[in-house]
Amino acid sequence: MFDKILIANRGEIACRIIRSAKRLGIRTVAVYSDADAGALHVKLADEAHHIGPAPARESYLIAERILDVAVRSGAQAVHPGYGFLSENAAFAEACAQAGIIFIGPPGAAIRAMGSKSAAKEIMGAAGVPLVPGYHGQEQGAEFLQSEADRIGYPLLIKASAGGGGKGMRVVAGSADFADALAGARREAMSGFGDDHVLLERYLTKPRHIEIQVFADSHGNALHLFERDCSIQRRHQKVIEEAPASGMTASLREQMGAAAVAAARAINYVGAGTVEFLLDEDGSFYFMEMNTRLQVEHPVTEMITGLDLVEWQLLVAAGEPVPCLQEQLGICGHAIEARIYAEDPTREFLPSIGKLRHLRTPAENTHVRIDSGVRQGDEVSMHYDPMIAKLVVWDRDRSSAIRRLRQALAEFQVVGVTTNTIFLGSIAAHPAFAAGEVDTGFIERHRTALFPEEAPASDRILALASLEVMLELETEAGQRACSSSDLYSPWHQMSGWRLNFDNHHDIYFIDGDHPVTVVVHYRPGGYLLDLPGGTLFVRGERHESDDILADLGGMRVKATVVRSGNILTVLDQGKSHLLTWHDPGAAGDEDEAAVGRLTAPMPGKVVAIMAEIGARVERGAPLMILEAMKMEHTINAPCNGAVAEFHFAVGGVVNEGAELLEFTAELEQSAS
Ligand code: MV4
Repeated sequence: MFDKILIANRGEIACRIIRSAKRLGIRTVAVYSDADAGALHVKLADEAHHIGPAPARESYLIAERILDVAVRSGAQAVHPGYGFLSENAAFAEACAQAGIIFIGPPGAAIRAMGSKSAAKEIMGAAGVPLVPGYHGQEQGAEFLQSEADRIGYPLLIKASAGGGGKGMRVVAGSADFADALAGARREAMSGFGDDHVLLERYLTKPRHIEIQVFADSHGNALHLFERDCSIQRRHQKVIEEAPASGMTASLREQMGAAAVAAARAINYVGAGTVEFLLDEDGSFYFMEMNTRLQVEHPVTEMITGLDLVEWQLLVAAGEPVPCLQEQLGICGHAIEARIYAEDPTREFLPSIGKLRHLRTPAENTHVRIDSGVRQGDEVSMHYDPMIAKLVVWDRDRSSAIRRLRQALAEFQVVGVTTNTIFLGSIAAHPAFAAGEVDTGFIERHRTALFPEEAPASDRILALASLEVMLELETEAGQRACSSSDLYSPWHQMSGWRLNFDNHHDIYFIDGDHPVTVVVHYRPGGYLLDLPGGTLFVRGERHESDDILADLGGMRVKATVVRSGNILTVLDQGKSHLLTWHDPGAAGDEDEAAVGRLTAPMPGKVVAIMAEIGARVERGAPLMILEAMKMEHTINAPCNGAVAEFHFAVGGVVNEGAELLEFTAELEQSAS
C-alpha cells in the first residue's frame, strides 16, 4: 500500500479521498488554484501545493504541473477524483512514464471507452446487449433510410462522436427520416467536426441504470450492484439511489454479468461504471462506460458497507479486490441528492456568492454529507457549483425517502440560491414514492416540481418581525448599558414614547411588494397586525441565528439570518427573503430599501434606465446588467426614486456590489 498520495482534484471529492486516506494511514498531498488557497481540501491534506490561477485549464487541468508536484512531494500515486484529468488517457500514461501510479484504469481502457461508437462496437463483440440499430460505417442517405425502416419507429439518430445527449434526434416515422438525418448531420458536423451518425430504436420511457464494477490486475472482476440515476435534468443527475426500485434478483444478475463482461472486454482495472438503458419490458442495453469513480458512488457504499476509495487504493497498489462476488450483499436503501448553488426558477443558472450561513443536518448512520465547503466560503464561477451531496440510508426505500425529506428540510443555506426546495419536491412526489422513475420524470412532473413563488405567509412575517424586535431590544439594551442613566425611559423597549402610541411599524419588502407589520407592545410580547389578521407573539433568541417563538400559542423554532437589510427566514424546510426597511437606522437610510439593488453575480452594466431623482413606480427597470451571458434587470423594489448610481454603463461589478441608492416612498411615515 502507498505511504503518500496526491489528490489531483478539489472540492468534495478531494475531501472525501483525503478522509479515506487518513483512515488508512496514508499521507495526502493536495493541489490548489488561486481561488482555493483557503479551501477545505487544502486544510485537510497533510501538505498542499499551489498549481496556478483559478480557471481549471490553467491549474487543475495542467497534467505536467500536477505530475511535477507529485514527483517533488514524493507521492507514489495520484488519485484524479472525477472530472478534470480523471478520464484523460494521456495523463494516465504520463503518470506511468514519471514512475507514479495513476489510481484508475490503464490508459488503453480509458481510450477504448472514450469514443461512444467504438465503445459500442467493442461491447457488441463482447456480447453486451446494444439497442437494436445500425452502428456501422456506411453513411449513404438511401442506405440509412432502409436501415431506419428495418429498425422501426420511433427511431433515434445519434451523432457517433456525441455523448451526454448532444446531437440526438428523435424520428417519429419513415416520412420524417430524411429531414431529420440532414439536420442531425449538420449538428454533428458543427458540434463535433464529424457527421457520422448511428441509428437506434428509440426507447420512449427508459431508466438509467448503472452498474458499479471493480477489477484488479490479477484478472478478478466483480460488480457492486446497480444505481438508478434516472432522475436527471438536461443530462445532469439530480437524485441517485441504490438499489433500483423494482429490481429483481434475476435482472440484477444479468445486468451485473453484462457489466463484468464489459469490464473484461477492455482489460479493465480499478473502479468503473457501466451505464445501461433499461426499457419498460425489462430489456437493457449498454449506453456507455465511465472509467472513473463517479459522483454518486456513496449510495453504493451505503448499501454495501464498503469504502470504494479504499478499494481503488488497494487495487492500484497491486492487491486483489478484497472479496468475492458471492460475499457481497445489499443492505437497506440509499439515496443521494446533489445540493447545488443554482436557481431552479431561473433555468438552474448557477448562483454564485458567499455562503453566509450553512447549516447541515447531523451526520449519523442514516445521514452522510460529502461537502468541500463550509460557512464563509465562496461558490465561485470557476468550478462546479455543487455545495454538497446529501446521502441517506435506511432499511427500505420508503424509510430512506422519509430520511431524505427530513434532512433536506434541515439543510440551511443563505447567501446563494439552492435547489433544496426542488429536491424536496421530488422527494415528496407520490410518483417518486411509487418508484415511477425514468428519464422523463422531471419533465413529466414539472408543474408539481416548480411551484409559483408564494408571498410571505403571516407565519414568516411574524418570525421576521420577532427578529427585528429582538434586534431592536438588543440595541436598546446596549445603549442603556453604555449610558450613564440606566433607568432612562429612552432606552426601554416597552414601546414607551412621549406623546406616542405604544406601537412600532416594521416595513418589509417581499419580492416586489411592500408589507407593513404594525407591532403593538403588550406585556411579555407583541400583538402583530399581519395581512391575515392580528397575532400575539413572543420569542427569544436561541443559539446564534435561531428564534424560539410562540406564535399565537404555537411553539415554533426557526432560523432568521440577517445580512445587511436582508432577512432570510428559514422555517419548515423553506427559505424566504425579506428586505427590512428601517427608517430609524442611524446614518444608513440609503441602505434601507435597497434589498434587490445589489449585483446578483459579477457582471457588466449595459444600460441605465432611470433618471436620478425622478419618481418611478415599483417594478420599473432601473439598470440592466449582463452576467453569466444573460441580461438581468434591476427593478425598483417599490415606488420611489434613484438617489445615485454607483456605476456607469460599461462598469464592471462584483457579486454583491451595491449598484445604486434608492429612496423608497412610503405610504405611512414612521411613528
Ligand atoms: C437513448 C434514449 C432512448 N433511446 N437511446 C441520453 C444521453 C446519451 N448518452 C444516451 N441518452 C439516451 N439515449 C435510445 N435508443 C434516451 C436517452 C436519454 C437519457 C438517457 C439516460 C439518462 C437521461 C436521459 C435523458 C434523455 C434521453
